[in-house]
Amino acid sequence: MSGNDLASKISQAAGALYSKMRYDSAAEIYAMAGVDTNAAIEKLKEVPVSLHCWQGDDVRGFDTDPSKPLTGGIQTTGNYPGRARTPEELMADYEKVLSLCPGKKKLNLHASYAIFEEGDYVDRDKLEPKHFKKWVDFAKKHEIGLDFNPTFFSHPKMKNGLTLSSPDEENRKFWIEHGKACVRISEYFAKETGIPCVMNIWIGDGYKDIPADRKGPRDRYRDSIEQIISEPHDPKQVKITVESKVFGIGVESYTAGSAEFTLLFAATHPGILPLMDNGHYHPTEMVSDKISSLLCYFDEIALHITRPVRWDSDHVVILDDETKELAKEIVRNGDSLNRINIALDYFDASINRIAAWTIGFRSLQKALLLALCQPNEELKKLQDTNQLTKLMARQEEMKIYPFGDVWEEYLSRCGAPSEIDWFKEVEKYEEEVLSKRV
Ligand code: RNT
Ligand code: ZN
Repeated sequence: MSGNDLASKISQAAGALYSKMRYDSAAEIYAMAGVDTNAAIEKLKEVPVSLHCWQGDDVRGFDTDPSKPLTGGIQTTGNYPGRARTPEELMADYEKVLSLCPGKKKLNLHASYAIFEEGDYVDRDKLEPKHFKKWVDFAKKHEIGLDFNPTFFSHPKMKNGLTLSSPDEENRKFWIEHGKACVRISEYFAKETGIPCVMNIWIGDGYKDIPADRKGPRDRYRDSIEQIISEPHDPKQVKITVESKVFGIGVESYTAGSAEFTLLFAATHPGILPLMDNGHYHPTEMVSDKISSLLCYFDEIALHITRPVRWDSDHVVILDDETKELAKEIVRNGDSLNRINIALDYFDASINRIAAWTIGFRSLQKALLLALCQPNEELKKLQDTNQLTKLMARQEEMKIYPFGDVWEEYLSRCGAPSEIDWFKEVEKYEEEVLSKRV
């Protein structure tokens, strides 16, 4: 062993010892506050978070001309070099992100990410499981589950911006067939991976200006979803969710799939789950305050966690107040962790996409661990016994506990790079891989 190797071994061992001392001390401090950090870490390891594929290529997909603009009221901004242009590049990038993130993952795919062999192209209404076989192989290789989304946007058959609510029956039929094909593909995902698949329905259908008929599109949307969910499936294996939205770019005045519409649809159709995306409400409305209401009525619900900046901008998730509050609501309420299907949904094309993906995933993991490291039972008791002054004091006290050391211990137990190391790997990947994509 050379002198340099020996020096690096010694410094690594010293580093590990130092981290252990820091964790032991943090665990002791938390224990005095009634928190078992070890239990928190072990619990979080088992919580699946669905990581979307679409951060890697600015939501372009592979089934239509990728130079076409993103439609359906959503938009990516920025032109950072290195976007994944092929399935191989997207998988390689996704794999890099997996290696940088702790915790249990699921891969969230859109139908537009179908992979066609030479001469194998079909339109969205004719998609089959075989067009996703490579993704199934990818999921199996990484031992992760798959979630799915029919893609009701960025496609020439969106007529006047409408899909499932279209008054053109032939057009609407095309999109219903797409939805049904996606139910079959979701069932295939669940069978192949042995893990249930969440299939989310979201449409951007709506109007820029004041419509004359608000009910017609909603009646048609309702009928369309009913036809889609009539496709035979096992609701335990394919969990169908409906996502609401308040407005989109170019559809500012009216969206068919409003909050009331989707929530009531889910409430009146057994087995259908509501999905809340925290970018899809008025800026002062907080999804963290809505989760518990849903849990009063639904066995299971689903979330898209994002970061709206003034509007549904889909900024990268960071460890901000609302993300922390969402995480608290996810881990509290008894068994809610098992009843909430957690997914991420953001897309930023203005910064390194591997970093964007990773920061979002790691931030949510931090928020969840932080939430698990609160004396939740005690805080609830303070509320129930009306000790509200003490409740505020205790909550503020918990904010300055040595969470960073618990987080580092979690990273190390998951084999994920430490907070001070992961970004170096992104820089290296950018230099060796992304910068060569011209
Ligand atoms: C759009 C919705 C939807 C999409 C993805 C790509 O506002 O949030 O979930 O972001 O399906
Ligand atoms: Zn969403």
